[in-house]
Amino acid sequence: MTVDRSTLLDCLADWGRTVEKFHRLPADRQAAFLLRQGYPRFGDLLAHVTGWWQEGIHVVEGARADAHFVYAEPDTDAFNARVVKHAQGQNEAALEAQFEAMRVRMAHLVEESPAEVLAHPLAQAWLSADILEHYEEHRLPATVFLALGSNLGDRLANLHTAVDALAPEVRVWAKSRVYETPPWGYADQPAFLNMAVQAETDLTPEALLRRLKQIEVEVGRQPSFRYGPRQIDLDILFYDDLVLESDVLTVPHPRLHERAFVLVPLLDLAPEWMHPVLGKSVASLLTGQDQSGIHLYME
Ligand code: A4P
Ligand code: MG
Repeated sequence: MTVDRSTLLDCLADWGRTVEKFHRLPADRQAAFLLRQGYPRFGDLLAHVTGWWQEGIHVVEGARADAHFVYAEPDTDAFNARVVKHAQGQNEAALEAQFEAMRVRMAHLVEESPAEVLAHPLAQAWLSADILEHYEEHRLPATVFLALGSNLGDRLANLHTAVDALAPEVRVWAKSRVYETPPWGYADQPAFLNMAVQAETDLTPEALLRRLKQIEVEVGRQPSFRYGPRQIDLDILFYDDLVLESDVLTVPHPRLHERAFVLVPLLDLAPEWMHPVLGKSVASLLTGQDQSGIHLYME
């Protein structure tokens, strides 16, 4: 695989977003992430990434200075020991400043380097092996919000079965209460039960959609018509603050801001969450919506 300039820049920008995302997580999710990654503190992760970038700068600059630059991969234990030493005794704010400075420097270097420098076999070997893979390995899972609806069969059991089926790929960390809601879009059908969940996942948006469609079938969804009755409907509301529009998937969900049956459960979970396109919080999207007929069904 060849690492081109834009892939590398995307990856660097994502690292910056990862840090922002980390700070937005509740404390227990931060702790769970660090534990999974084997870092005692967030500063250790920052130091590690910064250390890798420093090596990358040596490689890219070395490739520019001397086509015969030999990059000897430092032995990993020695490298890690250096990183730990570097992180010790520094407070996290200082490490974060350093991380940010390094991110800017690396991005600048990528922008400024002649294409042949980045294409140099040494630079390519290092970039693809270390920066990109390292990034994949330490990427924070996405925070997602899903809407669930059912108006056929045992509605409550359908919701619960679907929530339980999400694991292990989709790890639910908060559930809204369950609301009974009058049918929207096509009135001549039974009332819905609606709820929302907040979860984290390593699945891409498209893979997440495929998984949700599978669960709909597992729970027993029969083909119906648009806005028609169903055993279960699973929609992706938000995927981090991603904005995406493809043939199969639109994120944020294109109609979420018009639907009290989605916004009321979402309000239980994340009143302050910002809609990345409309620039409004969930709470303010709900203001002025018709909420008549919606009532709490179960705590
Ligand atoms: N799709 C695109 N974006 C998304 C997304 N963010 N999440 C595509 C999920 N799917 C998304 O969905 C049709 C296709 O939309 C998917 O295959 C996917 O490629 P579907 O669930 O198969 O079809 P649908 O549900 O009949 O159509 P649609 O437009 O998704 O309907 P809604 O919006 O889900 O509405 N009233 C109440 N009170 N409560 C309800 O839950 N639900 C509906 C269904 C109607 N009225 C309701 C409720
Ligand atoms: Mg749907």
